[in-house]
Amino acid sequence: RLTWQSYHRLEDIHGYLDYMAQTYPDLCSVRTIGNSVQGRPIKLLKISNGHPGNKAIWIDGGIHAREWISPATVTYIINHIVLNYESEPRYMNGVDWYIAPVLNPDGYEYSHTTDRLWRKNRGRSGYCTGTDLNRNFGYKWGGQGASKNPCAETYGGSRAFSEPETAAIQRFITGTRAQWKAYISFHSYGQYILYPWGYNRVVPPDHKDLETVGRQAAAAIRSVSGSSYRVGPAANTLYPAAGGSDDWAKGTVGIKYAYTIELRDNGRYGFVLPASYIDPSAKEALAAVRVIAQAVERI
Ligand code: 0X9
Ligand code: ZN
Repeated sequence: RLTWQSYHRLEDIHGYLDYMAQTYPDLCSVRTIGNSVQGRPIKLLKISNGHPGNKAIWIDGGIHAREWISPATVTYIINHIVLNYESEPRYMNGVDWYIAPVLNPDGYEYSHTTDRLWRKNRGRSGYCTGTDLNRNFGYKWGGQGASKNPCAETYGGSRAFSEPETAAIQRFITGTRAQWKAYISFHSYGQYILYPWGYNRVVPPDHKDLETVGRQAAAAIRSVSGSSYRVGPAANTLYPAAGGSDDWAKGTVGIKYAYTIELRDNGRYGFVLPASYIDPSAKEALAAVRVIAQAVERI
């Protein structure tokens, strides 16, 4: 079993997913959607009551290795959805949840064993190691904010989906017959609710819908904890960066509500957020997820 009082290693997180599938077999199932560069499994938990009309929501964490609050928050959300399933409103259990807490398992382990501030995956490219998985997705790949230098922190890879970790997500999402309505990537830090586009300072035609739901999510967060999250299109609000998962989810797959949520904090601890913040941070993230699930029910 996991706790949310400390950060956990990959093995424990994966053990927890298996435990949930064993303990709640009518609701939960585990899938390995692919393997990392170093051969670690990329695991996903599906939570579903099996009703055929369900909408599908994707949640991921751990694209960036050092952002430990992200996998911790995502497992908290899993735990909440499963343990409170019966008492939740229909907007929560009319959903097929596809939740992958650690999309970059090699990087995550490396950040535990060797370099706490590692960001990329662990693929070799010449003299340097690692591709930024959030520059490796196939919508407007290679544009602004992505580097061609394999030694850079934002190296986008040799081509779109060159990395097994991003290719696994692409294969799974495009190959699963589901009514995808929302795609939520959890990152840290800075406290932002970002939506496309990230590749450039332009917005999609339905940007008002994303802004409205984003603001509702930020308001929900404020009411649970008092924290403030800024809302806006990624390139305008943070910086332009092409090849992100959110842009691909919306631009290529056509998933309406695509968000990147940058969790706590505001820079005091940054990536090295003490574990005592997991609980409050995860509670606010859950409030945001609820708002997005309610928006999904309406479309
Ligand atoms: O740069 C990123 O990948 C994200 N910020 S982080 O500090 N966690 O690295 C922001 C991504 C926002 N979305 C896009 N630019 N598409
Ligand atoms: Zn990140």
